[in-house]
Amino acid sequence: MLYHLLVPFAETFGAFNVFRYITFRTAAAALTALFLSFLLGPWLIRRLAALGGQPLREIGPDHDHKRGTPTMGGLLILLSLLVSVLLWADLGSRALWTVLGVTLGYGLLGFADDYRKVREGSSAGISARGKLFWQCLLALAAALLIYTDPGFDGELQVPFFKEFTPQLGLLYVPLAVLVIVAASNAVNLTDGLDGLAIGPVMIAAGTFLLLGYAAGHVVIADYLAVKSVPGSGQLAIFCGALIGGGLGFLWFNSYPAQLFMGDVGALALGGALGTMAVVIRQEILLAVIGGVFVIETLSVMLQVASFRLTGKRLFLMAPLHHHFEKLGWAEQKIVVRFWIVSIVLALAALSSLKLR
Ligand code: 57M
Repeated sequence: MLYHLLVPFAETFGAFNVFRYITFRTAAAALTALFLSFLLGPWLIRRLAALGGQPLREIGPDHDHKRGTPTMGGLLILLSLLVSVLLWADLGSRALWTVLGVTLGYGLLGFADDYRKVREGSSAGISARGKLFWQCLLALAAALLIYTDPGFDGELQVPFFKEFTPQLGLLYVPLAVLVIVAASNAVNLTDGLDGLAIGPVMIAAGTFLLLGYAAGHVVIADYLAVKSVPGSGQLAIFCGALIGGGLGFLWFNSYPAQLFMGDVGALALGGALGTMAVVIRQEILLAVIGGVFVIETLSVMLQVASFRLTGKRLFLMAPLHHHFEKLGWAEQKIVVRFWIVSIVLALAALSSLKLR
């Protein structure tokens, strides 16, 4: 909003020129979201605690000490993210609204799930089928919004292969839906230890901040041979705000957590990463950037398949973070090591742009 309000006066007040720059507005968005999440955090924790804490699953690792921890802390991230984006982004960007729409839509779905769990005191919530239906519907809306964009180009970008860009055509739509829904559920599965999900989400957002800025900058996109997607520079501001809000949330979610993000956070943040990937056409690179989420999801799929086929478990418990818990690793050690793997994967993804 400030972009629309103040840039027209840049002729008169030269200092207002700074509002033209995405770099400045991205930093400002991060600081605004961080400030807002610090401001609202304590109040929100009190309100969520009064609502009722996290119901725990019957089986599972020794998490009893976590019973009653307030959940739905994702509201803190989404609120500070939304205010900050509305304040600092160029609201004429279709790319931005597509990502924002999925993020808020998935957040609403997650809120409904969390609220039901907290009110009923059970970890059941909305049925898995019901959640999947709404996730697919919202993802389909986003995919069609992108596909019908006049500037849409259906070529698939494959890491390390500059010349190999198969034309997807209408196949882009089911691929985009799969990427968005999978990313959302993968982050949801990963959110099982204090700080475990928000760390890799912020690292992935930092990577998409750079990729979105590049895709929105014709010269840089050409230099890096990535798809030029008009308006995706505003995703850098979205990512800045997401990182700012995420840091504020982490202040309270770090071990021992005073607050869990809930499905309202996990589904929304995963949906945001998935939608950013399909908007700037880095669907495959997302699997590298979000590698921790992929590994966690694969561990569950392998565990269930192995148990069904052989009656034996591959891991002491899935997702993988519980396997390390069962091995006796301290919770914080697991979390920081998953962050380190995330950083390595993000750097590998960025370097793949030059290694082709
Ligand atoms: C999402 N939710 C956490 C919190 C968070 C098919 C099966 C793999 C599904 C999976 C599942 O249901 N996962 C749901 C993970 C839960 O966290 C809440 O959920 C929100 C995210 N959606 O924001 O509100 C618990 O995680 C802990 N937690 C923290 N700190 C945090 O910052 O300590 C969360 C955030 C919280 C808290 O204890 O209550 C969760 O784990 O449920 N199921 C599982 O993940 C279960 N795995 C399992 O059953 N494995 C089986 C088969 C099915 C693969 C096996 O290995 O044989 C594990 N999770 C639990 N108990 N709680 C193990 C059993």
